[in-house]
Amino acid sequence: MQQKKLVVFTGAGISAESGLKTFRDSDGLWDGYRVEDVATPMAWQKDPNQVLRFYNERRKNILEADPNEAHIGIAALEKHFDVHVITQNIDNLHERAGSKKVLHLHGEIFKMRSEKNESLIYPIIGDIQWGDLAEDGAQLRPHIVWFHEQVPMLEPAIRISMDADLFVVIGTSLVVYPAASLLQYTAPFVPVFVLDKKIPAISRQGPLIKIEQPATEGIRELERLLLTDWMG
Ligand code: BV8
Repeated sequence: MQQKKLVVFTGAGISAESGLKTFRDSDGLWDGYRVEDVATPMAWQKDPNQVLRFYNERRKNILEADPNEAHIGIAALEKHFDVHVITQNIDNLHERAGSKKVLHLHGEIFKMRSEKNESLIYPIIGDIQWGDLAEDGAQLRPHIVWFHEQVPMLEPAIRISMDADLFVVIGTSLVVYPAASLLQYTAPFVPVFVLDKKIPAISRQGPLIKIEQPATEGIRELERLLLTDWMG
């Protein structure tokens, strides 16, 4: 029997219990930096060393973090569903938990690219320093979508969302666009499950199932609902 397509859309909240800071809970500050000071092209032009320092620090934190029960639970659902993860997170915890299909809407911290040619992408686990150059001679930058930058993976993410039989939202405040608009591309009757420790405002015509718990606890309820009521 054809497996149902389960799309799981995640944000910073799913990695919170792995010890990684979220965007909103840290009062708009990331590890003591203002987002506008580090996650924008203007910041990169103005003070590239501060931007490189910010991502070098986050890369270290993420290397030391482990996937949590929520990441692991999503990977385990691949036994019963055709699971597609669409994440706003730049960490690799979904992959390390075993998820096979992961689309990073806002880039990946373990990749870097030429600041001149965005198709020259390289893996990295250490630091990027000013003066580290790509093969085209241009400075290397994090392979991450900053504010005010286009979201190149948006189209593929929309296509995946349009085909969802079930749509799950975990740990995102849904404030960043166009990422937050993905929900609107699912067919109106598709059931939407929201797992968050503080459920964000969502308006839906079809079934909307809310699980207001930390991700590592709520994942158990989500599994139960999906496997008993929604698998057939
Ligand atoms: C674009 C990579 C078009 C970087 C990110 C005004 C000025 C400037 C821009 C705009 C503006 N108004 C709108 C915009 C557009 C802007 C935007 O949406 N801004 C917002 C802030 C209003 N968007 C963009 O700029 C996008 N590009 O629009 O381009 C364009 C371009 C050029 C020319 C013309 C048009 C690009 C946005 C991508 C930015 N990059 N990330 C990095 O990570 O360093 S965004 C980043 O922040 C994340 O990727 C994510 O998307 C967002 C954070 O959101 P969340 O993941 O939801 O995290 P948050 O902390 O907010 O929420 C955590 C949730 O988890 C909460 O609900 C909480 O309750 C829950 N939670 C916490 N703990 C737990 C938990 N749940 C369960 N268990 C727990 N334990």
